[in-house]
Formats: sequence, structure tokens, C-alpha cells
Amino acid sequence: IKNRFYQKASKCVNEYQRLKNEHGDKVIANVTIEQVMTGMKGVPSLITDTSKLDPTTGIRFRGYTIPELREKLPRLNPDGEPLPEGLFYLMLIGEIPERDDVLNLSKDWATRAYVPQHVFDVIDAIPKNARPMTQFSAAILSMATDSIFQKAYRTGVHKKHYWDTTYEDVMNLIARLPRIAAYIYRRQFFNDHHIEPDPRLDWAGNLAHMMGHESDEIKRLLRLYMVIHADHEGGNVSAHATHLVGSALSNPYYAYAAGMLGLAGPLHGYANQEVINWIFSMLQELDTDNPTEEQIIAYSKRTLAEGRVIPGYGHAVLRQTDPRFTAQQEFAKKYVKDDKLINIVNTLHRVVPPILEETGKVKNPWPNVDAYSGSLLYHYGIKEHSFYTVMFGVSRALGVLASLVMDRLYGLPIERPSSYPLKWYHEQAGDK
Ligand code: FCX
Repeated sequence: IKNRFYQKASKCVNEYQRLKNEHGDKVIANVTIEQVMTGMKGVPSLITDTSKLDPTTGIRFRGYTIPELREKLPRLNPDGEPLPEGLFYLMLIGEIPERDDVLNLSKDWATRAYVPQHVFDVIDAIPKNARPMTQFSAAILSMATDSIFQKAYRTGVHKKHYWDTTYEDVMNLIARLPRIAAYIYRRQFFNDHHIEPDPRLDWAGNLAHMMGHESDEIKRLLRLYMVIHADHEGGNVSAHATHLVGSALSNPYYAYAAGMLGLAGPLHGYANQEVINWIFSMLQELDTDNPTEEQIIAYSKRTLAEGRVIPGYGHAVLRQTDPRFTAQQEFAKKYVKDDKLINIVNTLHRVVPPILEETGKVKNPWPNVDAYSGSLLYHYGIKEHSFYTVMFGVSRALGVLASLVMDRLYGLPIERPSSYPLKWYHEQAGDK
């Protein structure tokens, strides 16, 4: 896979250089003050090949939509979900892999999955009441002791080889994540009764196994989960933070840990916990596990009146229902019969968009990925919702780290946009 990646991607490096040299002065966009004041939305300023987000049709990984991936990527069983290993291959190399490519990648990760003892010691030194994302990011950071890129850099390796050791770090890091995530899960919720990895299992299947969830159904769900959360182009907080920190040539462990700290925020990956917290608070307050549509509408309106967001709804780029939401909804329709929590999530899908539309300010009233994911995990017995963002983080490694290898191959420079005092923007607007 490394050779195949290099053969394909090195052609793009020449294209990158040619574009820069021949068309570097071409103007591609104007920037408005509103864009500056709304988080740089719509300003083209990053190069990310792994995926692209369309506001209406949603995410495409190297051009493929989620339904296309569910059809085309190799699976273990004909009626199963695609293996996330295949998506990583696609994002890195740009081609749909053969089944053998995917199985080989699975084996490669299994052989790289050894986690050094000091990483477990670091986790064990953190109080058990610390958030799982605190433990997860500390564990990742502590693995930087193993960075091959960092050692190579210090020995003075030529910059054209940076991608090679970055690739090795990235592969080791991804391979180890299920073990680390499962260790945190079992430590926090199962009294430190840990389960050893099974090297015969695939990457997502092994995560389910080490978490103690052995059914084929959960493994199938986790494969889907790991595919749909893997990447969302380059400007979202976790991807951008990983890229930004990586652009200083910080090692991949540092870069990915930075991404995870961004993912932990409530407007990003923590929203998958918030959705379940919010629903459970509603049920507790209403003293029922079967609220009426009217009760749900009233609770949603009150959330807005209190100046809070309705978690799982809205998006910075999307202007339609998130296809990652739809993929999970279809999964539930196919495999889940009448689950109370999932029924509430489906009711919310009906009633929340008009409420958000009524505010007149929410640009996208439709559900995002986080609106569904928790209810499905809960249904299959992964009920510990404070852990959900860690699962999102394990998946997100696939996209942001594939991109990091490419950043290093292209030789992307340190990122350094300009900032000005507020007064300067007033002056630009001719506003005295
Ligand atoms: N509930 C209430 N208000 C919302 C809202 C929601 N779900 N979504 C947006 N708004 C509000 C914003 O807070 C903002 O209000 P303000 O003008 O008073 O500050 C206004 O609507 C305009 O925001 P908008 O441009 O539509 O959205 P942004 O790009 O600023 O923010 C997020 C996008 C996703 C952060 C926003 O929709 C939100 O907070 N949603 C709830 C949290 C969530 O689900 N996050 C997960 C997103 C994603 F899928 C992921 O990264 O995992």
C-alpha cells in the first residue's frame, strides 16, 4: 500500500508544484467581512483530497457518496457493512480497493496494534471521573515517544522523505486506537476488566470485541459508524486542527491529539453525547419514556428560549439532512424493530426542523450525523454516552491522518493566515 500510494501520489506532487508555479497569482475568491466574522465559511484556503462536502448532497469520499461506498467497498459478508480499512485505502490512494487489499491492510494494522505500557500507565494515572476524551487525548500524546517522524527529523532526514516516516507513524497510530479506546471504556465502565485484542478480527470488529460487545450486529454497526464519521473535508475543527498543528511539522501524534481536543467541543463531536443527554433530560423532566409530539415540541422550544442549541441539528456547511444521518436511519429501519429512543429521534427529525426554521436565523435546520448515532449505539448496548465522542475520534483518525501523509508528500508549508485588529475591518468597510 505504501508503494502504491507513493506511485499515485507523487504524480500529484508534480501537479501541485506546476499549479503553484504557473498559476500562483490567479484570483479564486473574494472575502467579505461577513465571512471573516462567521468563522471563514466558504473561504477556499485548504487543500484536502480525501473528501469534499457539498451543501446539498453531503460528503463524498474521493468522489463517492455514502450509499455508493456501502455498495462498492469490500465487506466481510455479503449482507454486511463496508470495512473502514477500505475507506482508508480509498482516501489515501484514490481508488476503490480489491477485497485482498483491504484484508491485507487489516492484517497490517493488527501487526502494528501493540500499545506501549507507558500509555496505559498514563491513562491509569488520570482520575476515573475525567472525561473519556481527556483520557483519550492524553494517551495519544503520550505515544509521541514512539514517533518515527520526529526521530527522523532530528537526525536531519531530507524534507522530501518526511511523508515516509509520517506514513509509518500514521499507520501505527491508527492501528493502536481501538486498543486505547477500548481500554478507556473498560477502565471507566467495567471496573478495569480488560479484554485482549483478537488479531484475527478486522479493525472495527476488534474495537467491538475489546469493548466487550461480541455480537455480529454490533460489529456491523461499528463498521458503518467508522466509515461515516471518518472525514468531512478539511475545514471542520478536528481536520483543520490536525492539519494546522501538522503544518508546523509537529509529529502525527501531536497533530491528531490537537484534532481530538477540537472534536471534544460541544459544537463538534461532543454533540453526539449532548443529543442523548438532552433527550434523557427531557424524559426525566417529563417523567416519561414515551413523550408525545407536543411535549417534544414544547421542550425543543424551551431549549431555544433558554439560549441553548438543539444538539444534532444544524451544520456549518450542509443545507440538507446529513447523508450520514440518513445512512444510520436506514440501518435502524432495516435492523431495529420499535426502539423507544430511536422512535424519539425519528420524531425529533419531524418536529425540530420547522422550529429551527421559525427562528429565522438557523441556516440549516436539518439533522446532522450526531442526531442519530447515540440512539443506535444505545440500542445495541453501548449505553455509556460519555464515551461516544471517543468512538467518533477513532473513526476521524482515518481521514485526518490520511490527509496528513499527503500534506507531507506535497510539502505543504506552515499555515499562517493574517489577522487584524477589529478597527482595521472598520477601516476596510469605510466605517468611521
Ligand atoms: N439550535 C439552536 N440554534 C442553532 C442551531 C441549533 N441546532 N444551529 C444553529 N443555531 C444558531 C446559531 O447558534 C447562531 O445563533 P446566533 O446568531 O445567535 O449566534 C445562528 O443559528 C446561525 O448559525 P448557523 O450559521 O446556522 O450555524 P453555524 O455555522 O454558526 O454553526 C453548528 C453550526 C453545527 C455549530 C450549529 O448548527 C450548532 O450549534 N448545532 C448544534 C450542535 C451540533 O449538532 N453540532 C454537531 C455538528 C457536526 F455535525 C459535527 O461537527 O459533528
